[in-house]
Amino acid sequence: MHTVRTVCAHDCPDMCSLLVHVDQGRVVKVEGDPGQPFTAGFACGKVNRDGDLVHSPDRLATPLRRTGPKGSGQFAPITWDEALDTIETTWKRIIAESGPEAILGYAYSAHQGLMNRGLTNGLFHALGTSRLLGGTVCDSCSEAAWEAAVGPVGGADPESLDASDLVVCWGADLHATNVHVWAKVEHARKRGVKLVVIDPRRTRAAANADLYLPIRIGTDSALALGVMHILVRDGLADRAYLAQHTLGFERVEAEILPRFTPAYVAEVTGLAVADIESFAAWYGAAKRSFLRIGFGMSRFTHGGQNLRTVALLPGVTGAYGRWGGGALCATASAFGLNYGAVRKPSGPAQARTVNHLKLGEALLEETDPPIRALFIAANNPAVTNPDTAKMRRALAREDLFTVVHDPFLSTTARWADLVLPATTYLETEDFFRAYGTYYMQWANQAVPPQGEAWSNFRLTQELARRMGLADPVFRMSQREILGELFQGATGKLAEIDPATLPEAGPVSIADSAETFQGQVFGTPSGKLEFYSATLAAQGLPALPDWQPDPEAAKQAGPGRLQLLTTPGYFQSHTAFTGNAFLRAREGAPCAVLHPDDAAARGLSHGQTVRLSNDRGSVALVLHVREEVRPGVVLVPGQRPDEEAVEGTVNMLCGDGFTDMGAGATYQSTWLEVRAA
Ligand SMILES: Nc1nc2c(c(=O)[nH]1)N[C@H]1C(S)=C(S)[C@@H](COP(=O)(O)OP(=O)(O)OC[C@H]3O[C@@H](n4cnc5c(=O)[nH]c(N)nc54)[C@H](O)[C@@H]3O)O[C@H]1N2
Ligand SMILES: Nc1nc2c(c(=O)[nH]1)N[C@H]1C(S)=C(S)[C@@H](COP(=O)(O)OP(=O)(O)OC[C@H]3O[C@@H](n4cnc5c(=O)[nH]c(N)nc54)[C@H](O)[C@@H]3O)O[C@H]1N2
Ligand code: SF4
Ligand SMILES: [Mo]
Repeated sequence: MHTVRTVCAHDCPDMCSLLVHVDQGRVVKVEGDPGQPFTAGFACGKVNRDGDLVHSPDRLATPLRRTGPKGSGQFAPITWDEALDTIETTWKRIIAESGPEAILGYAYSAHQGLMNRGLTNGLFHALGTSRLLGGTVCDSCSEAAWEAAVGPVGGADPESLDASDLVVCWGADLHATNVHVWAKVEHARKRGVKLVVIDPRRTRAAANADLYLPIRIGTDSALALGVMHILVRDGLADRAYLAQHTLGFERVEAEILPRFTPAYVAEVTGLAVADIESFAAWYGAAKRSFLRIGFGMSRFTHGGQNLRTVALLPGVTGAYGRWGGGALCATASAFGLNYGAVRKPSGPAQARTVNHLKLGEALLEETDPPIRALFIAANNPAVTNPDTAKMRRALAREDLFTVVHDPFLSTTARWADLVLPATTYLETEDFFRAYGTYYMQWANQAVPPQGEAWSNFRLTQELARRMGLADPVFRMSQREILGELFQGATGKLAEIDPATLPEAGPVSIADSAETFQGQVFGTPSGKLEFYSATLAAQGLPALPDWQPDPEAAKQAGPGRLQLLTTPGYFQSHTAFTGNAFLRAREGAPCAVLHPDDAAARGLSHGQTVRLSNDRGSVALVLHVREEVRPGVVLVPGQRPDEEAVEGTVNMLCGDGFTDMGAGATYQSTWLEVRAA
């Protein structure tokens, strides 16, 4: 038995350092590494069981070639040589006939490693194929909104929570997606720090909060403006901070805030005036209020405006200037690594880009040239992309040569011509930087590849060789590439010798209480932008405001409910589908209704219901509880059809864009719910 120090590669802000106990090539235990101060010796309930994922009986053992109709899941085993020969000859033929843009290939986020994810994208960049504009199914709206207000910089360090005097968890379900921040919050509460939760779902944190605001979906900017209104009214705005570090607040104060009276905000958000007043009073009294902003509030038409407005709030009290205060949305922008060395080793400056959300549409409709070959690694768009019916119609195209690289026969893989067995992260080595903390870490390989699985990294390098790419990065080892990532580093990064990283364990680039000089703003003005000329230039409102979702006018109607889609506690998208224990812990895919909405439809807990709209219908088990307010139907997680009574939630969601960042609008979805 021996122990290997590695890093969790799942798509999660925490980026835990892990200790993996290995016996005769098998993972026998995964635990948190006590040597990582933030993730502090515990892994979440999903990853504790990643041994089961590595050794799952459902793992793909060999490459597969399709033998039945697309989507039928009928395959026969083939050798790696046969599979690679087929890919090489098909891609070369397509490039000769139609040019490289007739191919689209990518790796997405299920492996967060900078090499296993980055180099696969680098392969397609170098080939000059069509490129995926990634992140739009996830955080591109949040990122654009944060950048409009704060700039392309990180936010408050979650380790500063030790100094906070108020915690506001705004649209972030910490027990599901950020358990180590929750641990910090629990410590803070032992010191008497209050917790406010603002979420349309009564999450576990909400049920424990000192103040829970069950906000109506999509009305966050109204609440933030209402709080600003009260702060100004009550003389709680930090005028010195506003004058020195922000731009345009006087216009917000004159033109916007007068409308956002507590009474109006209560009407829009569905909250009680007294609760809005309490929240504003606590927020105004706090010096070091820590705001954790989740992506949930960004997932509809005006999502960007919501998140941007919330991100402006700590500027009004000056919390951005104090250690323990401010806001954390994501930290990834703070790491100025030389990503281009891996992601863009060579290739044309311009190539056709396809928004991830519109992948189905592009496969069906692009003509110049049509996309004839598709390569997908670490993504399951047949379940997780909106408008999955369109996505599946595209995957069903007989003339589309589809290769899927995955440790499991995912729903998407069922539509492939070739399926290639991938390693899980515990079978590879890589380098990571977090998106919810300021740590970086080298990850060792814990166990050898299972069956005939290849890592993304190995597959990419072999395909690059076969396609005749000469870039050195396709022949370097992971350790050699580490040096490339630090080329041209400045600031804290420049102090790090990359050669030491494989032995170094977790390395932080964060400030400390002593060195922190206030939130840095990376906007064009160098200030927190209440007025954004950048947004104005895009035809968006330059000042924060709230408007009803235009989709409501089209889709909402008598008896219709708005969709609330949230992360699963024991499932992260479909990444843990291969773990039977976690599937059972999460329970059968369900829809949750408020008792009033269930009663109005004559529905009862436990029965099967059908959720439907113009796009389609899915059948799920009904749960009736006061976890959501009336008017909302909650569907936790994105579960594959095989687990549900019928279908998957994204069959009901459209592929329209958010106002900022061209992101997904899953929650701009209204539905009927009736007995199945
Ligand atoms: N267990 C688990 N962990 C995960 C994931 C998972 O699926 N499961 N996914 C991973 C990935 S890929 C990502 S991007 C991150 C996602 O991280 P986030 O998107 O930040 O997810 P949450 O933090 O749970 O935030 C969603 C919360 O927002 C709430 N919400 C929805 N609409 C609104 C609204 O209009 N206003 C407000 N105030 N709140 C709203 C939801 O009820 C939910 O509680 O998590 C990662 N971690
Ligand atoms: N309705 C609705 N839909 C959503 C969301 C929502 O909130 N609501 N959230 C969206 C968000 S935030 C995201 S990020 C997306 C996530 O969407 P996906 O990226 O599709 O997420 P996963 O289900 O994790 O799929 C990843 C696939 O990668 C495979 N995989 C795991 N590790 C590796 C590896 O090392 N190599 C390879 N080649 N494959 C690997 C897994 O087995 C799985 O099949 O979903 C989005 N979809
Ligand atoms: S909390 Fe996140 S980073 Fe940590 S083990 Fe779980 S999924 Fe991985
Ligand atoms: Mo995501």
